[in-house]
Amino acid sequence: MTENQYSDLFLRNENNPIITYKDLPYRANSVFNAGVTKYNGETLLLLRVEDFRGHSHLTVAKSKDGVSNWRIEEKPTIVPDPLNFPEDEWGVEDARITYLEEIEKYAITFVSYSKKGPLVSLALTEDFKTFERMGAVLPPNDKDAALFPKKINGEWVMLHRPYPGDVPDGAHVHISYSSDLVTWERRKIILKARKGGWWDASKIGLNTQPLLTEHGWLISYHGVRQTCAGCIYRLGLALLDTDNPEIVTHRSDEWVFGPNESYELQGDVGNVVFPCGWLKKNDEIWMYYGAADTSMALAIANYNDVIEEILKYPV
Ligand code: BMA
Repeated sequence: MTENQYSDLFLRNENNPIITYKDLPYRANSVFNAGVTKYNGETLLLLRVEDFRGHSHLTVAKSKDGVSNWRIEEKPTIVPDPLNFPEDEWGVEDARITYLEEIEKYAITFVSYSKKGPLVSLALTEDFKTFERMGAVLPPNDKDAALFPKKINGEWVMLHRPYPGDVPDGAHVHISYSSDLVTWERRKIILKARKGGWWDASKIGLNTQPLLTEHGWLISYHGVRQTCAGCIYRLGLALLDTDNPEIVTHRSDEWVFGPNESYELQGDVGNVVFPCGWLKKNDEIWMYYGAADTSMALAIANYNDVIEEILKYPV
């Protein structure tokens, strides 16, 4: 841990923003909120790209060092398919990628923007070229979903953020279970938006896919604060029990990352940092985040520093 109490846990990459609309091989408005995984020894991002209708699709980008020389697909990779999946009406957004060791496939949870509101869709892939779309797996309104990489007590487990209107005091992180990845049941709130003056009082939702540590499942989540000048999206951490992720063992009091740089403060939606994935690389955590709903950026933390920080806050 660095001695400087004012230093940030996650340090921004000097090349930030690492991908902007100018790097895309085709015309688009913005590129942000990418899911991330390791694939064939490279870093693979599934970028959210917004077109000039305001609708989004998902496009693969790969890089050997995870920072530069991104090879971005010439055409969109996952496009909205409203003929077969009517829920894709207004686009697909915000992918989270989890490698499911047991079936040796990558699970992609993403938002389909349906006429009835956003919902969670699921697709499986082995190669990021062909995709087995499982369709909508949760009803609207629901988003911010990611799977755990392995079954827990014999079931697949997903975190997500329903906002059906029956949650009068905010939007919270929920957990659901499935035996076949299609039908999800026994939904339960595990992490609640706080109240009043807290930074995460208005709404919260999962950000990055669960990362198994020796202290439990590490997750990051966004906390939204509504101010008279608009919303601020910041990031907090939590640890969930390894064998029963319904149990939140730790939750950071303070946000660990928030909008500060010009590319985070200004853009289509200013004051937003929004990671949809992170990678553990040796003794570091590489967090890829959308900045101001406009570009992609990277921030890196020392793994032990992150663990040390979150362990300060037992629930
Ligand atoms: C959330 C999501 C994100 C977006 C953020 C800020 O509700 O829809 O895709 O980055 O708002 O606009």
